[in-house]
Amino acid sequence: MAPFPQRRERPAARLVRIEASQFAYSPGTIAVNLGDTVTLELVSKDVVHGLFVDGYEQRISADPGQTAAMSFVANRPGMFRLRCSVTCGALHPFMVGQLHVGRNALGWRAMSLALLAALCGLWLLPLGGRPT
Ligand SMILES: [Cu+2]
Repeated sequence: MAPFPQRRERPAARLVRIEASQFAYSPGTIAVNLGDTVTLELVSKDVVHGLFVDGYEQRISADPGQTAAMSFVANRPGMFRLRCSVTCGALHPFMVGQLHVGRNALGWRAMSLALLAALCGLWLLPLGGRPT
C-alpha cells in the first residue's frame, strides 16, 4: 500500500505541456500546488495561439508547430482562467482553460473523480430499475 499523501506538499518544479488547437487547450485544466514553480509549454497544433494566465498576468504565444514556454511561481491560491491571447478564429473567445492553484493538487483530482463517479451513478440508476 502506498503511504497517505502528505497534507502539505513541498513546492516542486512542475512542467506542464499544453497542446493548443482551434478552439481548445489540452489539457484544459491544470492543477498545481501553492508554491510550485510552474513551467507551461504551449504547443500549437494548427494556427498561432496564445496563452494568458489571468491573475498571474503571464502571456506567451506559439506559432504553428512551435513550442513556447513560460515560468512563474504559483504563489496565489485559487482558480484562474487561461485564455487564448491571439485571435485564432471564430470561436477564439471560447478558447479557455483553468488553472487550479491549491495546497494539494491531488485533492482536486480526487474531487473531480468523486463527482464523475456520482454523475455515473445517477446516469446508471434508472437503467437498473427498467424491466427488460
Ligand atoms: Cu487560440
